[in-house]
Amino acid sequence: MIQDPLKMKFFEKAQIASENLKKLAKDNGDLKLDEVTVSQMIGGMRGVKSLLWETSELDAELGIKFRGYDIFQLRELLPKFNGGTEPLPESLFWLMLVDEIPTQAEALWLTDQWVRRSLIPEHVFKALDALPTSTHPMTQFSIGISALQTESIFARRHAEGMNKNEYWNATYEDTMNLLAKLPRLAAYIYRRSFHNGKHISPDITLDWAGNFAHMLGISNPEFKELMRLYLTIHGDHEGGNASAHTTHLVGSTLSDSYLSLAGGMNALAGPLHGLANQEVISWIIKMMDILGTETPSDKQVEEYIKATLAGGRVVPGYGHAVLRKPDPRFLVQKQFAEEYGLKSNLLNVVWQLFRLAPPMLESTGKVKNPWPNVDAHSGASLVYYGLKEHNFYTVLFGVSRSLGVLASLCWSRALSLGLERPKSVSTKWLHTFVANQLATKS
Ligand code: CMX
Repeated sequence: MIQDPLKMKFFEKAQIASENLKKLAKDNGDLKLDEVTVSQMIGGMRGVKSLLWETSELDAELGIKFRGYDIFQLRELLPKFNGGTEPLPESLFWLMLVDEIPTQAEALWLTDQWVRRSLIPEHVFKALDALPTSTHPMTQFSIGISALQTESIFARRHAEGMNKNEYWNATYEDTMNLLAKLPRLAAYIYRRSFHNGKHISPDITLDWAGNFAHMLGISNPEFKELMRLYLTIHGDHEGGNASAHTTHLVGSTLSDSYLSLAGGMNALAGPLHGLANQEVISWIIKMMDILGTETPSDKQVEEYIKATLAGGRVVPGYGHAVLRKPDPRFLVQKQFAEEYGLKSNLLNVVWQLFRLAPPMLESTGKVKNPWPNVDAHSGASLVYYGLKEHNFYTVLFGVSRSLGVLASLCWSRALSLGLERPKSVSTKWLHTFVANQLATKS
C-alpha cells in the first residue's frame, strides 16, 4: 500500500505514539503540568508548558537539540552531499520526522523525492508577477505559498469526505510536495525582485540546498555548503516560537500544510523574530555609513549601541525569549567562517559586536539574555558570498524553518492533537481576580 520508506517509518512510529498518547490522556489526563502567573499572561506566556512538539527541544543554556542532537553533533553526523562538509537539510527533516539519522542512501532518496515533487504550477508565478517587484520578499513568499494551496491533497480529500484516520497521510503528502517546491519559489522571488526576472533553471543533479544556491545565481561551491548549513541550523526551534506556534495554531483548525505554513511565515516576517536577520545587517551598514568607515573603533561601536538603546530601539540579533547563552547557531556560523577563511570588514564588525554588545546589554539591568542569537551572524556570511539584498534574508530563514514546522504538522495530525482554543479574559477580569485574591489573603 505504502511505497515510500519515510512514510512507512513515520506511519509505524506515529501509530505507536498516538496509542500511547491516548492512553496517557485517559489514565492521567487530570495531572497538572504548570500554572500561569499574571506576568506570564501579560508578557507573552513565556515558559508556560502547554504545547506538544516532537521535532526539537530548546534548552536555555545548551540551545536547540533536534531529536536529542545538538547543532555541532548534527554537523558531524548527518549525511553530506558528494563528500562535502555540511549536513543535508533533507536529512534533518528525516531525523525530525522519524527520530532516526538517515543513512546516506536514505538521504539521497529524499533528495530525489523532492526533485520529483518540485514542479510549481504556472499560476503561482503569475500571481507573483502581478505584484510590484518592490513587494517585500516575505510578503511574496507568503503569497506564493498560499497560491500553491491549489495543490493541496489534504484540502481536496477533506472536501471528498476523507476519514480522519487518513489526515496524517494527506498532510505528509502535502508537506513533502510543499517542501520540494520552496527553493524554486524562493529563488523565483529573489530573481524577479533583484535580477530583472532573469531566472535560472533548476539543476536536478543537485541536492535541495545546493540547487537552491544554484537557482539564486551564486556559483561558488562554498556558498552551496553555506546554504546546506544555513538551511539545517534554522530548521526548528521547538514549538513555542511565533512561526512554529502560528503554523501549529492554523494547522489545528485542519487547515492544510500550505495555509498553515503561510500563517507561520507571516509570523516569521516580524522584526522581533525572523526579520531580525535583515535588520542586523541594515543596522551595521547604517553605522558604517554614519561613521564613514567600515572599520569602526570599539568606542565608536559602543556609542552606536548606546544611541540605539537611547532611541528606544533594540539591538537586532541580540537577546532571546528562551536562550540564556550565546546561540549555538551563531557559534556554528562563526566556526564555518573561520574554517572556510571568510574575511571581511562586515564579519569583523559582527565579531566585534559579540565582544562589545553583551556587557552593554547586561548593564541595562533588564535584558535577560545579552548574547547573540542566530540572526546576528547570518547576514554577514551571505554578503561575503555576494547575496547582498538584506530584505531577502528572512525568506532563507523561512525555507529552512518550514522543515521543522511542517514535520511537526505531520505529527500533530498523526497524534490527532486538538483544535487550539485557550481561554481569554479581559483586563477588567484580571484586575478583579487579583483584587479578590489579595482580599482573601488579608
Ligand atoms: N536590545 C535592546 N533591548 C532588548 C534586547 C535587545 N537586543 N533584547 C531584549 N531587550 C529588552 C526588551 O525590549 C525588554 O524591554 P522592556 O522591558 O522595556 O520592554 C527587556 O529587555 C526584557 O526583555 P527580555 O525578557 O530579555 O526579552 P523578550 O523575551 O521580551 O524578547 C527578543 C526576546 C528576541 C524579542 C528580544 O531580545 C529582542 O527584541 N531582540 C532583538 C530582536 C532579535 O534579534 N530578534 C530575533 C530573535 C531570534 C529569532 O526569533 O529569530
